[in-house]
Amino acid sequence: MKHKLELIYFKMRALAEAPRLLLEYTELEYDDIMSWDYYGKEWAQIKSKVPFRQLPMLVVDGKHEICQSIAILNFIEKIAGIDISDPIQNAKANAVMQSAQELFMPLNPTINFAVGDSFKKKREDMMPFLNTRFEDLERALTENDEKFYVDDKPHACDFAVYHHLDLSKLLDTELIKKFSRLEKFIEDIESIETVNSYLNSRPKLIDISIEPKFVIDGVAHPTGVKKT
Ligand SMILES: N[C@@H](CCC(=O)N[C@@H](CS)C(=O)NCC(=O)O)C(=O)O
Repeated sequence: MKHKLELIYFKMRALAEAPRLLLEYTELEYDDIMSWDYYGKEWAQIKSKVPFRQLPMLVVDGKHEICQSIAILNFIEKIAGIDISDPIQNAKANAVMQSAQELFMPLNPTINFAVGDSFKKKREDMMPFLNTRFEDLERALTENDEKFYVDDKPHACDFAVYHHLDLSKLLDTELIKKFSRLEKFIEDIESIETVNSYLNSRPKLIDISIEPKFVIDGVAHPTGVKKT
């Protein structure tokens, strides 16, 4: 059954990114909609009405509101028919996904919003955690001896990991170079045609650490939850 899918989010590259990458990979049609365009109101006016008061949210068939990025990823995986049937494999994939998700804070807000000395301090403070978590993610991939975290095709957990590794390059270009298996993983994800074409056309994040902006259709907007 084909579903109508609407992904609601803001002007930032954060928790909607893995769902977008998975939607692109699975070639499911979806509309990518800014919260103010979807609701016709500013976020501050609508937040309290949104289940769990945060985005991203996937609206299915115009009526089912699915919040929480991991729930969204699991749902997309299921409707695309690439969910993992083996319970052990599935549990391990979930562990990878949650471990990637824990990188969200403070990596994503720092890249999208922090500036000047605050950016530098946040970058320095998070380095030990990024190093140990990247070590763990590298080990998981080396030990399973597969192309991706589950098998030779990517699943939801792979895109959750990819998003955070990719974002880390905007924080510090050198960090990822210490992890050759993760670099190969990034290369494998980026060489998937549908994913590659999305990566080349998605809004760019510019002026990171100075005055971060999201470039949509050639226009640079300040990152954030407000219509500009
Ligand atoms: N656990 C949630 C976290 C969602 C979240 O932190 N959303 C942020 C943007 S990345 C948000 O809605 N910020 C606006 C607000 O909290 O008012 C998820 O995984 O989806």
